[in-house]
Amino acid sequence: MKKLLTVVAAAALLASCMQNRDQILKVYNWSDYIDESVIPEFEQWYEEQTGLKIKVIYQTFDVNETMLSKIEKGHEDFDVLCPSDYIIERMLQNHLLLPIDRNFGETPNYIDENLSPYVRDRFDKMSGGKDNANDYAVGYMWGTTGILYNAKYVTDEEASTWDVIRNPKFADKIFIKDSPRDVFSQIIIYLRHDDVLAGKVTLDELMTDSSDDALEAVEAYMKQVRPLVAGWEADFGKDQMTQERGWVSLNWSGDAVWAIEEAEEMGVDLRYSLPKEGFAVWFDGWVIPKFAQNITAAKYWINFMSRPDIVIRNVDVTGYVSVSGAPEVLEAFIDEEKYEPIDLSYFFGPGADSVCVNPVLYPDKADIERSTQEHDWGDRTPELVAMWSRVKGENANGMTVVVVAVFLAALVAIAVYTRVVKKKKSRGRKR
Ligand code: N2P
Repeated sequence: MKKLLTVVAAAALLASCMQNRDQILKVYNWSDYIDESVIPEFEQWYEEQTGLKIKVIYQTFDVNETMLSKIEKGHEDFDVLCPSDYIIERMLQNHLLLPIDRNFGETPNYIDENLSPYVRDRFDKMSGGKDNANDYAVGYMWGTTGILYNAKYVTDEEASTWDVIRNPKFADKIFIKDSPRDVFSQIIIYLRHDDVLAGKVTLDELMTDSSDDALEAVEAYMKQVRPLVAGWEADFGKDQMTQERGWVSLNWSGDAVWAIEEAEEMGVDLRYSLPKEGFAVWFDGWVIPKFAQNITAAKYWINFMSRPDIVIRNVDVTGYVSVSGAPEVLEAFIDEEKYEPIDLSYFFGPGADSVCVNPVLYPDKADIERSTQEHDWGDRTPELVAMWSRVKGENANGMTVVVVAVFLAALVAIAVYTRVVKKKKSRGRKR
């Protein structure tokens, strides 16, 4: 799918050279994060609503930090991006975002009509300096970080703690999301669990603790995990799990929903747990960076992505859950035969306190109560990135040393052999 998107993006880029910039919308989103058929539909809808033609150039990223550096350092002219919460905070603090105007003329404003109060409140709590994140970002998807596991090999009890990733029983069957911030948050929650229980620190306080002590503790822990890890993944982990190459995966809820559904068809029993120690909830939102060149099309894109029928299609295809609190969205995901009732009143309002919805997609209120939210670390971010590369890098270095040593030994052997053969030949000629 990525290859196809790259070809489509390249073709669109070529076509764009022949078009005015105001007929182009450059979107930069996470990979596997949209029902691609909505893209041409947006182009058609935009023309119907505004009378203007538009061609979408759609590019994807796997890691927040890669996307950020293209904007922060490269000043690339994307019109609309989809960063995660802590990156939205950083972009706001660094004045990299434009406010999102909600004036759509005759077109309905789907953004404010449908946004769940829960998400509005979480965006209110983001620290964007003097600015409120709700004015500069519109939520797209949100979710949890948890443990996806194969019930044939891993018990529910084993998967009920983050420490399952350090269990030697699962050596070489463990996949970890290659997202330093998300891994850090869950592991510090695990490591400080006793302190949280004793009331010495709260989960929220842990999310802003970027001290050397915290970083060192997580680094030491992850270095114990590293020998057991089969892969650090941005989005291939879900396939590894459905094919049973992985048994345990520290992963996002959307990848888990996707994998569980795929696995079901193959008779594989995958499950998802939100560990008892607590976990971080994350939010990704659409923003318009200050280097954008088509602000009008960008705000219509965001509005279109908030339209309930488009929301339902994107959720269906990606497995991720939308920020939309629209009643028709809830309706679309109720399945009384398959799921037990859960309490989603915090998200959809008081009428939704007992609804039969997939709890991996929408966490039950009781789970949300032991969740927290990540925040930007400002100047301390490079320390986190450096820690993460030490955690992953030494593994690769060990392997690299072996590969290079074997390669060099082979070169020396070939050189010695060639010399011996040459000498023999020249001796033969002399005689
Ligand atoms: C899906 C990306 C999900 C982003 N490939 C989670 N923040």
